[in-house]
Amino acid sequence: MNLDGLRPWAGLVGGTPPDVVVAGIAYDGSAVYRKGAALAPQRIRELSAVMPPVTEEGHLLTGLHVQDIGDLDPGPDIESGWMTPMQRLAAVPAESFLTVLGGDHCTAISTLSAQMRRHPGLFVLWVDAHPDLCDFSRGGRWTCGCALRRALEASGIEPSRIVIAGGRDYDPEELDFIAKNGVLLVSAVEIARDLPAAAGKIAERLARHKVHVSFDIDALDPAYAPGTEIPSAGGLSSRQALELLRGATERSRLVGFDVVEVSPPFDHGDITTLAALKLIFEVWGMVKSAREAGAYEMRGKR
Ligand SMILES: [Mn+2]
Repeated sequence: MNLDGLRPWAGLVGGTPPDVVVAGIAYDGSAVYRKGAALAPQRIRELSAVMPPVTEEGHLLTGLHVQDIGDLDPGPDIESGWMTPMQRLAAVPAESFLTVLGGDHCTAISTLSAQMRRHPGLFVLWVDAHPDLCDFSRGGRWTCGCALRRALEASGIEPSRIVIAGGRDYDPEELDFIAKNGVLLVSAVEIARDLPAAAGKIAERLARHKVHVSFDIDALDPAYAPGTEIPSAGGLSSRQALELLRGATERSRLVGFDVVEVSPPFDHGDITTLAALKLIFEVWGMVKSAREAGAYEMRGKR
């Protein structure tokens, strides 16, 4: 792809204070099926140059100050290394919208722990084909099937503040944990049958709370996102994912987004990386619109 003359992040980098802070965690040591997600932050950054600073509904992102702080290194093992990226992310001012580029889903252990420090009482929308709630999976407790379970323990986020959307592959142990701990699970089939109702159900749970979205690209159907560690049939279209994100978060305050499990070596023509970028830019559009509406409301009240 010829990117001559184009600037990363649609040319939005610069300006203070930053409205958006981007960081990468180029780690895939917890991927037990096939590795490759460590290459995602670099590829996402490169291709961010092709994105226009405009949302799909024509809202300009110009004026959004983006700061990219580069990659944060947890070392070879997330179990011993998750604190290092966490501390850097936790130091990002709370007013900046955090955007993290994984890495496998265990990078969310660092991301969610940092977000909980920046925003106590945080709710999480975990968009994923898998709940990642195993206590032990594929030979370890820090493998990708345990990502959310370890993230809950590390961050202190209560399970009842988690919504899982897009689920379709489960271990019996995970369904047990979901039922016992008050996690809301909205499956891919529920979304496919009635998207507005599914989004409304999630919006109700998240209403009036600060929300971080952790988006495993395998929530999308492999037709839309083939470049991932574990493709799972029966997933969301990119269109459904965008509609779901918009509807599910419209009554909450978005404070962060991480996109994980993009695996460039298994991608075809970069469509998975470009799907991840579309999600990022549309979420930024939602954040910008909400801020402008909030600022307008505050001006109105004066
Ligand atoms: Mn996952």
